Amino acid sequence: MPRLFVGIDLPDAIKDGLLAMKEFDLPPGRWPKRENMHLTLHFIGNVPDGVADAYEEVLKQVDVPKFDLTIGGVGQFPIEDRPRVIWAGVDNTAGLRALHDATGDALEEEGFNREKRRYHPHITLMRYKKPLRRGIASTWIQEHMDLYIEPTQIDEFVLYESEFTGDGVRYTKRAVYALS
Ligand code: 3AM
Repeated sequence: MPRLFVGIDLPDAIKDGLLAMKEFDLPPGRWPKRENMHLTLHFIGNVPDGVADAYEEVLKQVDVPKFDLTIGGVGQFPIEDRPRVIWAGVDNTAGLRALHDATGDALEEEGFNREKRRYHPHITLMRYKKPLRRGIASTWIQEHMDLYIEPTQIDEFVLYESEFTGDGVRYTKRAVYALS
């Protein structure tokens, strides 16, 4: 069963800006490979081939204009507890919300159950199998609160398939959809 999610492949300018922070001292964890860096819109999970085909097809209906993505600030999940994920913040602008809503609506037509929690757009930078001790990342987070990458145009979104390989996770693009 393919494991799917809908997301945005980040433009080079954003990947460059985020990778430039990699040298700073966070405890070692898993930082995504350049080609894997993305913004998730909807996590779908494992679905039968027929459902994957239906999702791939219905996403063609999405008709949303291109928009600018702005990156700012960093943070952790869970927010109040021992972090498992360190992320870069993404401005939840009207353009991004329109794409998030339209892709969610399209998937729902084919039976997808949308995440009930409020969408908190973020780009995962570091992931820890074992949560860090409380406070261990707070200095890094405070030091990088002023992260800002200027608005960069997004002109497509992607239906990704994620596979676990001996060499870590690999994301392949099952389909790419142009924005209008
Ligand atoms: O884009 P990021 O890295 O934040 O954490 C997974 C990754 O998020 C998330 O989907 C993205 C692509 O794999 N993900 C994985 N399993 C998930 C789950 N069960 C999940 N999100 C929600 N529920």
